[in-house]
Amino acid sequence: MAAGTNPANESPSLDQFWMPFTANRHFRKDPRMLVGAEGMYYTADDGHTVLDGTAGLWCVNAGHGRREIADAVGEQLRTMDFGPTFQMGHPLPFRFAERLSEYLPEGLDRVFFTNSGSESVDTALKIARAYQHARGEPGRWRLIGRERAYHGVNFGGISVGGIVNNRRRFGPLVGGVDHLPHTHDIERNAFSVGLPEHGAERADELERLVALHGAETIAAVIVEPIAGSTGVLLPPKGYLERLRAICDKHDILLIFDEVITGFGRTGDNFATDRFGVMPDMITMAKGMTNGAIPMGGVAVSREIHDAFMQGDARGPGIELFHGYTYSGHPTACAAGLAAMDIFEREGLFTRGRELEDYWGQRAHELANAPNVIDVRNQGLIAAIELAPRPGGPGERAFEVFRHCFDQGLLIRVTADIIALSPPLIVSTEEIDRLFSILGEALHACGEE
Ligand code: PXG
Repeated sequence: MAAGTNPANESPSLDQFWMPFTANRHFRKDPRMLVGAEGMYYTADDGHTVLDGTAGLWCVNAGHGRREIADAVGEQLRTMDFGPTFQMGHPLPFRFAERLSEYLPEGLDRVFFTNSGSESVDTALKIARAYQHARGEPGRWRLIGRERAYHGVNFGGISVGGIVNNRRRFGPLVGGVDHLPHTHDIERNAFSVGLPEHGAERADELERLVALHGAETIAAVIVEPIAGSTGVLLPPKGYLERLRAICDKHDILLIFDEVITGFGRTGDNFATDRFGVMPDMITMAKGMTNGAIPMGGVAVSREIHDAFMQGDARGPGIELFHGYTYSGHPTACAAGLAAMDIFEREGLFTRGRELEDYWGQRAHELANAPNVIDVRNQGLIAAIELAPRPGGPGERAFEVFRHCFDQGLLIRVTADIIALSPPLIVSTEEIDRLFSILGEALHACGEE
């Protein structure tokens, strides 16, 4: 075969694509390939269907193969494939930002577009620092993240992030960063239904960091309302409120990274709405276009936005020296607008709340399966945490993942935690099927 050509119906070479966050050599020996997707199901290359228990990677909230999105994207590509947004405009990003403002909390409705969650996080961190400058507090440049946080893979994101493997080979990272403790506490909170009772006091660690560094050096705190990637770590009751109160007391910005919790995942538009705690910025991506076209964004409070819009507006003065070639890409905006139509029409922003009890009940029925040490749930999210195999952390969960895939179910595993986040169109029958396959897998992989 000629180099660089691969007829679609032939298996491609596995040598050239360097896969992200993957054991590449292992994968090449034992590949798992998906070739199609419709509704709640993927189709694997051997023809077997796989129930999507993870909405792709937390992004396909309205299910796969949505014609409306495909049509909107095709139409936009034919109308105008690309248009610059630097000192130029085209209607799509204005229209999409206006549309998003309908779903964002009031007053948090100025939107900067990016192409991914990672870019959204780094954008939000840069806006936080530049905002402190704009309001005359340039000494506020410290950024506070949290242990076990995932904020993408760019330098800002891994600096405020709290996952050692994502950080340790890439130093030195962004300076002036400190971390809050994570909120995961199985000893006190195992098998919580919904938000756990214990741990709100961990927010008080922010007071300790303020005492250590001085509030006048801190620009912003960033947290995921629910930490997804490190295994669904829920905020204890009262925790986010306390974080907000301490930020207010010291004039520190609070950023919610809602890359996975946005667009209905928690049973409301954003976790911000579900938990009733208002941040100063929200980062988003994933569900924003139903995963169909890469896109991200940062929603910014009017106060922050307006601080940049001071002074002489007659000249060409650029207010924020930041942006991407594809900020507000017309095709991505078209996909996003079509996705919002679907979410709205099918009630997907609130469906997670309607299904939460049923979903949670089914999840908690796995409490007695072999090696299960915790089950937790919120909205259409659940995690099953397994006791690691002695000497082989992560092995047990990976085995369950393999077993489920072969039996027709896609789950996500991180270390020994199984994370579940199906498309929000999931039916109760599909929920039953998901937990039935997973239960069988836990038993099959439970024997030593
Ligand atoms: N912030 C959060 C909270 C995320 O969950 C990102 C930022 C980065 O987004 P991008 O688009 O740059 O990947 C994420 C991404 C998983 C999983 O299995 C989660 C993510 C990505 C891949 C896998 O939990 N979250």
